Amino acid sequence: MQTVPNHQVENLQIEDDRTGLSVECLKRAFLDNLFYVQGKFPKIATKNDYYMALAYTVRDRLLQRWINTAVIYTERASRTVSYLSAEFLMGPHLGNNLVNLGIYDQVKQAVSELGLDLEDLLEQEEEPGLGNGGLGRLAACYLDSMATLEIPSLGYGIRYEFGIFDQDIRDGWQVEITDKWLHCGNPWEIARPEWEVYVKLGGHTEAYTDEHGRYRVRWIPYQVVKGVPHDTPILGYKTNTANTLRLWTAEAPESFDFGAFNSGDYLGAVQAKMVSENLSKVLYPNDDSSQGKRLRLAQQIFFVSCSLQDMIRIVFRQNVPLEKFHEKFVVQLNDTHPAIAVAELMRLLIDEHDMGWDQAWSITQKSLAYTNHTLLPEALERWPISLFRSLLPRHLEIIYEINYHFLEEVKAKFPGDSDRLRRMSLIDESGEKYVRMAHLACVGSHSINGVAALHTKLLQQDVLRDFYQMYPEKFNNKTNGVTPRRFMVLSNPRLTNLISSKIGDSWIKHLKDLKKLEAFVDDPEFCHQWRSIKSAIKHDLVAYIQKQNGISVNPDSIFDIQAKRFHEYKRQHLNALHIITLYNRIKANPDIDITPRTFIFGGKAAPGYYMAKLIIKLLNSIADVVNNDPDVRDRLKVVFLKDYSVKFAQRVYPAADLSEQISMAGKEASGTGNMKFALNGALTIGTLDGANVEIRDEVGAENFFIFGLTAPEVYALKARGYRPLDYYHSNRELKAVIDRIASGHFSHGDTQLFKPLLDSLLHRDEYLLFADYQAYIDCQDNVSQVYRDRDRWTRMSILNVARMGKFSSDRSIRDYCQDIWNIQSVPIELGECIQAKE
Ligand code: 8GP
Repeated sequence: MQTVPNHQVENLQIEDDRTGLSVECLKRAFLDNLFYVQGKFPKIATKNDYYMALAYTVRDRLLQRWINTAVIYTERASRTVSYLSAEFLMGPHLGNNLVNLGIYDQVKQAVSELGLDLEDLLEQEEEPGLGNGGLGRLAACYLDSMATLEIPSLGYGIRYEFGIFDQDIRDGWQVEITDKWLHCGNPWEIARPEWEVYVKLGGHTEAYTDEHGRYRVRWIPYQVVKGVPHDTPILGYKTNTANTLRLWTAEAPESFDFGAFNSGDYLGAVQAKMVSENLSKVLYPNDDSSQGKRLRLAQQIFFVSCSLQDMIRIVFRQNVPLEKFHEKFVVQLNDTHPAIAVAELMRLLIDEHDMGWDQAWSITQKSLAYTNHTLLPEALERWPISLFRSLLPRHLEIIYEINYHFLEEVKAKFPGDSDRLRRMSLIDESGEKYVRMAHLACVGSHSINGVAALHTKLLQQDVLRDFYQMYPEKFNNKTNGVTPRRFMVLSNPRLTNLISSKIGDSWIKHLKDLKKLEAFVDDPEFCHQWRSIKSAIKHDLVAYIQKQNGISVNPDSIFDIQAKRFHEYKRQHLNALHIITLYNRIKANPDIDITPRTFIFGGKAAPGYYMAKLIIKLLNSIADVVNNDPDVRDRLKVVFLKDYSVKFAQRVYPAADLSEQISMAGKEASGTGNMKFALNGALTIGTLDGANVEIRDEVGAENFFIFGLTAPEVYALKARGYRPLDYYHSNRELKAVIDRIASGHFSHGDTQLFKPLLDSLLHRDEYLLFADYQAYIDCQDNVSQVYRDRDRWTRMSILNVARMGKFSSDRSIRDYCQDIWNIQSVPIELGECIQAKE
């Protein structure tokens, strides 16, 4: 669509009712939106109407920044980061925008003067759960940091109609319920149908000779799908920058086939529409596993092709020659889900824009960079060749050609090493043939990074070893980080205020400034305040648990929390073994002196992951018994909080005393929950895995509860031949725990229910729970001891927070900017032409 220059419109002055920040103005704007957008007046308005009216009021105040940002980026053709991710787990927008705009207090007052409660309205927002866990939430933290650091960036992904399922618990089992986040409308997005693009799928290719006599390939697709962008503004913290999250919905090019309808084929008339729309219908609810599904590959090419075509449109629009694509854009691939970008960018440049192979390849490699997020072999994506050929015939040809050139390079560097060629090929030919997406990403990118120091080292030594030997210069580490805006300022205002009252608020943008808190660690008054705040937050969670689960919890007990996706490698069941150990001690000696604990769990299991679901059932079954056993006398409580989400996480992190980060060493790439808990003053019990290693280095070993085998010890034990039964037979407490479960004590006498889990532990124990059991129990006993010395615990908590500066996502983004992206910040001034009248 053409844009129409219009000088009258350019001189438009926006009315201050849409930008003014006084309480009076906010109230007027709120009522105006209620009336004109929601079409309601207070007497008949629902809570959702009020939420929407407020959301529009806030969005109006964002738009000036958003438009200015776009104007300046366009005028200067600024170098831009494209962050390609199949997942963005944004969390609710309203509260975050209030914080970043710096108008939280005014808005709170304005709505309260209208007889409404801001917290209540914030609660109303359905969060866009467009991600599974760590990888999706990391993408969201990075968007926040890029905007805050004034880095021009675009997040590109899929606007799933149904995000991650809602979790209910029935009879202790997880039940999945469709997430209808768009049900009440989404006030934060603006559809941009004028920038729609088309994506081809299926069909076949044909060779032809063009008018210059060159060999060319034409792709005749079986199906074409339309992608329509929906834009959401991403505001930086107290800056004028508002970047864009651009999510694609799939539509049929023609939503209705009149030909079919007229010939009486009523179903056929809408069929194409249904088939196309399926592409952005639902998020795959898998975390750390890859399933070879045609629809998933179709989703990947869909959003990648839409995004790359959009970037090419922007390049042309800004009069940048296509040969300089890599100077305008750097494209970060968030894991391998967008790795098809390697072949798609080549295809666009060669087939659609007439570029030669060598130049296209040079641009592709210079533009793309790849982040790996997992060491689990089952999560490394590969696609059966037959599926790939039927959906992406042209891409397969391109991949074969890339592979040919690549293997020639390998041969030149490692002559005579045919086994290396087999291992490194983009095509796995050991049985059924597959395309290896991680290999494609490595070959097509100029940078390959892991997400914590240990993870990067293990990639180099193990998973991507051959690639490290081939291209050592491409490898680098970028330890993850989290945004302190959402995970402190918004979610923990009490601690935020206490900290700022002592050291000012510079830490919100420069997290290292938290270091200044160390000066107060011996100040009894400060320590007292610190403790009272934690206690008040715990009281709030107690009330929430009472309401949600009907369980009464002792607020003075240790709040011992494990909140994350359910997976065997994360070992929620090791935590369960500890709970039963304490329970057995009480049963053996009801008067035993035990430090009271509340064990809190939250997290979802992939719907098809039976063992993870059985672990959820086990925890709920333990809760039923332990919470109701009179011998326990409230010393232990077990709580499973259902439907873990970003909103929920914000409530839980601030209340934790102890953060459980107990994965088997060598499996958790980084973890980011570990950072959020510690930032909120929890102490960590953890293995030397992922970013735990770096957190311990920062906060000091004396302020961290470390236990268990290290990654090299794990490999060595497995190489020697691990026999879990030996541990079972030689450890009295461990045996009693396993026997207690096996006896049906937690399953109303049913000895079969948990048998699959017990069999897996006794005979395989892939994640070495038995090997780490004693070390974990000893460490937990130490935790209980230390907690009794409340002054010591408080001191440790303060030191943890004071030393978390490294783990801001701002630091991660600065590292990406310097080492990979080569990009500078572009400060935004609120320009004249659309400056609001004050
Ligand atoms: C996660 C890692 O498991 C976690 O350690 C890390 O902190 C996080 O990524 C961010 O880097 N990985 C995934 O979420 C993941 O691999 N998900 C894909 C299967 C969807």
